[in-house]
Amino acid sequence: SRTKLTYESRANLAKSSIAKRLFNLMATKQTNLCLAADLTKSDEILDIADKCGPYICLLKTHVDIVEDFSESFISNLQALATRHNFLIMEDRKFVDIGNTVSLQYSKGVYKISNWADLVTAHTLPGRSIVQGLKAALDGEAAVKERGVFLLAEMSSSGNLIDDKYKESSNKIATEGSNVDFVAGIVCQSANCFAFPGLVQLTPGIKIDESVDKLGQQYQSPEHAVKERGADIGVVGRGILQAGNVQQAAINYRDRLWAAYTDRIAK
Ligand code: BMP
Repeated sequence: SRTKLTYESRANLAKSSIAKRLFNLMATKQTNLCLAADLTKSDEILDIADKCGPYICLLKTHVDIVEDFSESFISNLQALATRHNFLIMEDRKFVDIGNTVSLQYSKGVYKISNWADLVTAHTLPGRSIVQGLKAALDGEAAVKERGVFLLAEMSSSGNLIDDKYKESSNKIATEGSNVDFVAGIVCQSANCFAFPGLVQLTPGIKIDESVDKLGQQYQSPEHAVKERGADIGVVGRGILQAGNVQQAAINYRDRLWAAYTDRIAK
């Protein structure tokens, strides 16, 4: 199964250029940690990106919660991504018809397609959501530098996703003209998809808590990677609310990476 393969070998199987790049980055930097930088001031995000940058493969933003958004925030974040060698994912969770997501992806205040290496999208609208995102990009070379992660499951309790939805999401990820643009799947379990060229991104990871007050459900880094098939573990408040965020990032990186090396060894 895909969970037994190394990230290097999966890079070779990936059909999306950015999934290849991400798998290789994880392997060389030896990290499968994604920081969810859910902070509302751009300076706070830049500060934590600088402190945690050396230990992450991916920094995930929710740009619509930033109160002082500016173009310099984006260029500073991109400079940190280059300096520390991580990719940027805007967790926009697009969910509309192709034409609308195409506009939301490339226009408006945020112009997400200009700067986010990766974005997320729900599969609820069907396969056209992937086509809509691709349509916002200017030509094949631009498509190669970008990618989408499709949501096939959520971590929140009582979410409406069932097995059939999960299966159909997997189909959308792997069918025909979508394969060069779909880099991975956001999900909670190893049976969400089989194709080893896709990256499994799993949010809802925390060492010392099992839930929050608003429906979030957490699992440990080890459980997420070894039992649930996570390739990248997403950690937000587990790091953001720690007394020493850098030490917390190192701790999550070490535990997620050790779980991966255990997983491929057995
Ligand atoms: P935290 O570790 O603080 O609970 O943050 C989790 C992050 O992952 C949030 O940015 C949230 O939007 C995202 N997320 C999630 O928690 N569950 C999902 O199913 C999908 C997500 O993108």
